[in-house]
Amino acid sequence: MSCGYNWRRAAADLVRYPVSNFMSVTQSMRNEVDALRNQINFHNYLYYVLDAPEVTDAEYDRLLRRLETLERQYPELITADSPTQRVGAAPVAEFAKVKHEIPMLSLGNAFSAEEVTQFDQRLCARLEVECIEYTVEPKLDGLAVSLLYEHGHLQRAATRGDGATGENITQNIRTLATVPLVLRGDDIPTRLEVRGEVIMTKSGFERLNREQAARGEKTFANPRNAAAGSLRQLDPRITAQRPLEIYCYGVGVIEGVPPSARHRELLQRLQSWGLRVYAGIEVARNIDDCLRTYAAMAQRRDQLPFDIDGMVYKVNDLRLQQELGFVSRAPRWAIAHKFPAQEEMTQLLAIDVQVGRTGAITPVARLQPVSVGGVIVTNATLHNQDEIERKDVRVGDTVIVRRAGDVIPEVVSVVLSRRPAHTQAFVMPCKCPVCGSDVERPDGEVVARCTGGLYCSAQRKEAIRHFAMRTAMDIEGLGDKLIEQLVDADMIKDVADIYRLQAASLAALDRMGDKSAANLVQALARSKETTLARFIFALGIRDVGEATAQSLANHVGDLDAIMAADGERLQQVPDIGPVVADSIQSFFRQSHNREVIERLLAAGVHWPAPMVTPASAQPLAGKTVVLTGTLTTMTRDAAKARLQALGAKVSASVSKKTHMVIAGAEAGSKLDKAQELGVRVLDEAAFLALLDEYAAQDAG
Ligand code: JCF
Repeated sequence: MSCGYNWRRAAADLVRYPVSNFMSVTQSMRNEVDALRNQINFHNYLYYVLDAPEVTDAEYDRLLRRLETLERQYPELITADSPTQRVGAAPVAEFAKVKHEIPMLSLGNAFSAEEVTQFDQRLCARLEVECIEYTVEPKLDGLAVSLLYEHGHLQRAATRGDGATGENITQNIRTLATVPLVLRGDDIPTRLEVRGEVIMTKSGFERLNREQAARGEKTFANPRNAAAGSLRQLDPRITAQRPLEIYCYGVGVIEGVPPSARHRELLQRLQSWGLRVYAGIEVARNIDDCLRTYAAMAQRRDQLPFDIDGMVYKVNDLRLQQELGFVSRAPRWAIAHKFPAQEEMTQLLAIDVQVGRTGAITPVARLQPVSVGGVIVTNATLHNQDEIERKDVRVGDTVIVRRAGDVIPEVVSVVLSRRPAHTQAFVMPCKCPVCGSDVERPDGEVVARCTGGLYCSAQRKEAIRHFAMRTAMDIEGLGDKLIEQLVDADMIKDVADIYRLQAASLAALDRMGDKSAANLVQALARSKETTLARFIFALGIRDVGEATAQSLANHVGDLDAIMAADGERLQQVPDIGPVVADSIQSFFRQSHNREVIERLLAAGVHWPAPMVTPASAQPLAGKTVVLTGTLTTMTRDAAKARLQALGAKVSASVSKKTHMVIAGAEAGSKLDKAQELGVRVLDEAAFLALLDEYAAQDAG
């Protein structure tokens, strides 16, 4: 996107030549302050609304700091709309009431495709048309708010309340960076009341809860509650610290601009005025298209950065909307098609503990089986002792369990009002339930660990399971049940022992025959040919996941060098900090681990010698790559590390100089921009294929 004016250059000039000799100081200061505000607002718009930043955080910060300095020197230049003036209002004793000029209605609900079809048929009959075009958007799980702009200035913000009257939360809403204090453009309405949903992203929610727990303060059961609690703070300084965001979805009052013909156009205009609108709102030709989008989103909803509880369908033609009007408390022209709930209530029957690969002891809730979003849940994680205490979870309680996609179901909270008499707080066992070794919890850590190491059969089993994983040594046929038997029968003590397994002894095991034994022996032989990165990952070093292992392999090169590397050398590897470096060093310091590695190599595990690749020979050396959207197979950090290992520079914004864009799910405006500029775009599958291709080149 081009903006006509080179802000970056202007910003640099402003910093270099702060005062002009030709104007009175005050006038030149005024001009500079105005220019800074324009630039900051413009960059906010690029960043928050268009998701296409053009400057680095550092450059942005410099602009903001410069403005702050000038405003401190010349307080008379401060205006209420200045980007520096988002926080600062004093706490209030209570929120004032606000009467909505146009009631804020809720939405009718549909819980099945059938109900949705009936809705469409009802409207078609009423309008006497064959079929209706709809907009389709995710229904965000947050809080509805109303923002009133007069002549482009944010005058007031209110909660929905009961729809007729809400609460004045202007000072809190002003602290949201995604809410513009002034609208952009010349064609703005004289009065605009825009409606939207204030949400907390899942990652923001998790971070907030971690911080709250670390401070010993109240944590929240889910992002929605966290958003509600944060928005209804009487002290705006607290709201300012909470990761709240807004997405706008409609208008109430709108005056002083020509009417729009379609809802989708109206949303586009909101966006052009600087209001944040969800980028993925689609237009569906008919109700069947709506249902298809719903089905696709039902598959992907866990990959969205925020919680949604359904899809909203709205009649796109605003004349038809007007004709349809309202029923009691909801518009006739819209409906919320709900997803199955991800949270259900059930009974907690018992709390067991599980021992993981690194000895971490995880308490697990045994539950009265309950169907959550169509899947029966009988176990849920309770994470650790602190979490159990924080949520005050006790055997016998009625609890809320949550399951989202592939993630392990968890106990979210307790329904205290249903707690039976005589429950007892949970205490972590002080001996490992599997091997009897002491359980220790180092100061400052949340995780309790069994100290038995590989003496503990639970840890051995997990270590072997990890070693055999598809993404590690990829030993097909070495599954959980088999590992269980092999360890229990003392046939394997560590991962090196598995290469000594013989078909005859395998065939004698439960549920194994000659055929599967022979297959496993073959799979074992095949797995010996691997890569250094897989091997390092397979060792199961604490804190060393796939991406870190890959990074180590790429940057340090060979195993001996990795084993010998000191903390300083390790921390030169991208993404490795002091904690991970420590884990790596302490792993290789243990003679037992060195011995296992020797035996693995002696058994014939091998990988291609690393190619000594000077940085200039890295396939993406000097190329700029942009990551956008959500990847399903790795985190963004992992993807970034892989790209950097190939020499790429990973950048936040798309320009003509961008070599390629990796677009995950929900890629927004960066993807549009890449397509507009003709930049090469890879989807996730193509990206993975490319990584494999480079890995193969590297190996060959
Ligand atoms: O995302 C939402 N929660 C959401 C709520 C989206 C919408 O388009 C809405 C809404 C509530 C009322 N539209 C109306 C009319």
